[in-house]
Amino acid sequence: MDLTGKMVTVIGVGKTGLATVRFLAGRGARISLTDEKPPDAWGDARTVLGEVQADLRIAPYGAEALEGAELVVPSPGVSPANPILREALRLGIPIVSELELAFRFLSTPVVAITGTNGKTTVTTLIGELLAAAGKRVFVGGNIGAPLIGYADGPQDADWAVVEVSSFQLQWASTFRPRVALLLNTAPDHVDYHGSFAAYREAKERIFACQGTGDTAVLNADEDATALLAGRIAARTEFFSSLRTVERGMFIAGENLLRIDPAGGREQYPRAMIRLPGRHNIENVMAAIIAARACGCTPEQITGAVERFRGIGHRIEYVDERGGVRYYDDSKGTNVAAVVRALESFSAPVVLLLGGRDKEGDFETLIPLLRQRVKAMVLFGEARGKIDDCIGGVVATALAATLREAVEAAGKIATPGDVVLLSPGCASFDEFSGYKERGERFQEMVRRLKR
Ligand code: UMA
Repeated sequence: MDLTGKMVTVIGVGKTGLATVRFLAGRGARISLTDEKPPDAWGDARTVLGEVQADLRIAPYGAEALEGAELVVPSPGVSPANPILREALRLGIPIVSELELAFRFLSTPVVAITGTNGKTTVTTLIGELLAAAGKRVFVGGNIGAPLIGYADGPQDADWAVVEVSSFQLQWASTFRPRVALLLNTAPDHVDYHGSFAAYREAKERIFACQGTGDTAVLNADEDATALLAGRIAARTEFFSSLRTVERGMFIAGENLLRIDPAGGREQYPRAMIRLPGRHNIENVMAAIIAARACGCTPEQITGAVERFRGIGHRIEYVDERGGVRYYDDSKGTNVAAVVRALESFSAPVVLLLGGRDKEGDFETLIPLLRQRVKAMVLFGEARGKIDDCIGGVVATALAATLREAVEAAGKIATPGDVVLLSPGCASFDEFSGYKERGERFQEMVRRLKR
């Protein structure tokens, strides 16, 4: 792909948009940049743009931004229903995601991880497994550093381990990871994609361009997977926490067993996993299959899994207050993540649920609420909707803000209980993102009286 002199419209001045502008500038493209926010609200982005040497035009947010455009690169947060994208489609201007554009210039083999939940844990773990085996790795994508930034540099890693979101896969057409993982799919981002089917379809695109020499890692416990496996050209391996599989990994008593594509067997002790919950066993199995496909040995893998303590805001233990243990699962921004978090505890849970609704199907929580939850505190913008769906299934309190919710939970919980922030919602009604929400929650907990 030659970008020299090409007119490219970039939508969004977040991390992705800025990294894309830099990349395009380096390849002599002409750039038309637009954002729904007016330029005087672009903050630091303006400083970054000031340093870019390019034929760069700031365009109004609308069809005018497409003037002369030969290619459009939308940021991940720009939904396919966006009027500028619809107009680009109508005019027949090609649209590529930053992931797709980066891939076209990439010489490093890619391990790509997608799924509704667990992506960040598995991406981080695969990065650590490969590093423990002495490989040079770039870890990025949806987890933080856009792939296009790596593609723009010396590309000196042995592997690029990339978390990919459905948003990034949406406009991918040749993206071909050497190893691709689809961890799970549960309803999420329906507001963005328009339907669950469209969301799932975007996720499945991770396998679309793979060939026979590639590896596809699939969750055998999901019904849709069997159908999908028949359509994948890559060598497939499955993981399951519920049953045995013919090719891939499953739980065998105190061990995890892997049957490789040639029928060989290898065992790993379950006790090497320090993270709580069945979903983390699944995450580890998926990561092991990927690491084996990248040439790591079982010994290197076992040591690195033992050292892995997980990442922040994923069912993260915060502290104990008056015999009550507090956990931060601020990254649990959809209902499926709340299910997984609740399944990780046997002690009675006081659950903090709320924030900004993403059309979550809260009714699906009812059986688990009855089994494991002593009380729930519904907070934030979505509290009324959640209360209408599931209020009263267990003792329910309402709070306007997270702070009030933490205080209420502190009064309800008694020694031996767990207070769990697993909000099942986005954080944007009160915070800039799940990280800030989690950090603030941890501060509030630490300020509670011992
Ligand atoms: N914007 C528009 N029009 C729109 C939407 C956004 O102009 O319709 C503008 C905004 O005003 C803003 C910019 O676009 O200035 C933001 O773009 P963005 O929302 O795509 O965010 P980036 O900063 O580019 O970050 C993106 C990912 N964000 C999203 O997918 C929403 C980050 O994932 C990712 O880390 C980063 O690229 C690097 O790859 C975040 C995320 O929430 C963590 N991801 C979702 C998730 O994990 O569930 C998919």
